[in-house]
Amino acid sequence: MASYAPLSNNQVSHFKTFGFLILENLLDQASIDHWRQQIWRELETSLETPETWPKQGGLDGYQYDPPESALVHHPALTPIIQQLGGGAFVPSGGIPIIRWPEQDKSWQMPQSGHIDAYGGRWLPFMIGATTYLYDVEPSGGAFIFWPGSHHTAHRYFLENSTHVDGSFLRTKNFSWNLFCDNPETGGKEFVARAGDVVLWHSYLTHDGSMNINDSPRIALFARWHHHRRRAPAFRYEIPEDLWKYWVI
Ligand SMILES: O=C(O)CCC(=O)C(=O)O
Ligand SMILES: [Fe+2]
Repeated sequence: MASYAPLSNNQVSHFKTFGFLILENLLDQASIDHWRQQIWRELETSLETPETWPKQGGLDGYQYDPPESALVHHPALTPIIQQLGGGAFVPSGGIPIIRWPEQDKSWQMPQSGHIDAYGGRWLPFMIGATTYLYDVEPSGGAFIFWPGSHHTAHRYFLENSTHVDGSFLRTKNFSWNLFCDNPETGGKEFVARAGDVVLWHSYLTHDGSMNINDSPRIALFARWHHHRRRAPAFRYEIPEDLWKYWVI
């Protein structure tokens, strides 16, 4: 096949093995500037005036302005998601999340994380993406993930397939440690520049982390679901082959 593929074979194979893929400098400066403007406008403060920053949150229920400017619609991501899902993955949403500085605290690696899709209603999806609007240094509120943990979650759901609707969260002695590939070694901080992107499999264990630096960690999130997400037969199926509904 001679058709253009945005990701190389090596990148695809890294994604399949480790459940994540970092794409440096993927997003253009104009998009980053536009997001910075709209988010500071919504917060009614600015990077230069820390005394007026909220202590936490600030973007609950955020709607991108205009809606097409959401990360999930960014033209640099669309062909990549097309390559991975063959057209079956559709934009699902995702909001910005800020980790405001907490400089009086001491930084710690989160003990374990979670997988998404269970924050309220069960919303299964295929793949997520995270980017930052400003560079994030170590201890600066990085997105944390456990490389390879998508295989752990897959094995868990193969053995407990009726629990994929979220009932696993209510089983006796449940702990998210079950989903970390190796809770002892801890996760990996996504230390990155503004506009770098990490793509992550929906089964990849991840979490937020404390920001003890002086600048807010502003991250944008995006998720894509399968166009058959609403069909019960699809929702409850745990394929032996983790990549059954992918084209990779
Ligand atoms: O803020 C972060 O880095 C992670 C947030 C997260 O995992 C979530 O909202 O599900
Ligand atoms: Fe999450």
